[in-house]
Amino acid sequence: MKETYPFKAKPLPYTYDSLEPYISTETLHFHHDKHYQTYVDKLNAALKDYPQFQNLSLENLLKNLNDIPEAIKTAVTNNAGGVYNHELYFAGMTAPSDSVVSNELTNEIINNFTSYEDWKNEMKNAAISVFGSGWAWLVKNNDNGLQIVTTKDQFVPDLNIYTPILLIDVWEHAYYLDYQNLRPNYADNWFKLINWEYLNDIFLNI
Ligand code: MN3
Repeated sequence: MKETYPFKAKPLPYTYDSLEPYISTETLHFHHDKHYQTYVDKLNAALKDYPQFQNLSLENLLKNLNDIPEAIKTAVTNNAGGVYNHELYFAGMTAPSDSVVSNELTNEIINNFTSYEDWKNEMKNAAISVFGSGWAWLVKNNDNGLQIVTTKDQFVPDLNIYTPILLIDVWEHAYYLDYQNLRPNYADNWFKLINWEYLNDIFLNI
């Protein structure tokens, strides 16, 4: 069942120290409890006086941004995106591991990008290339191929064309306490946190 207004922040699916040493307890508290929570609160505030949009799921809000009234379009775009992006980001991580699980998703990544290492380099380069705040994504396109895309701010790839599978948050709030300005080091370590089993379930259910 899809959630609708009023949206509620989802608790992390792990304890706050689970991603140590690569993402600190302190970063996760700020990121989840402050930043993500604020997107949830602002999305609810934007929709408060618009009951005709309160029965839409997050995905359907994002697929139908053109129908959202001008008065709340920017707020809904930014905050529905902020909620959607953070929920996938948090859910896509787990306790660190140096090994990569072999499953349907990782096999498909190898099919599309030649090797896991090639994919990793391309994904890292995409994460580094975002100027300012944004995201790097692995998505499935309408031709059933996997591709890497980037978005700025809290924009989401067009969900009418792309189905997101995983993403890395490259806003400074995601890494600054732990890495200061060293986004490449954060990106390198993020690969160790990818929850391949969970993401494989998403991939198989697309
Ligand atoms: Mn963030």
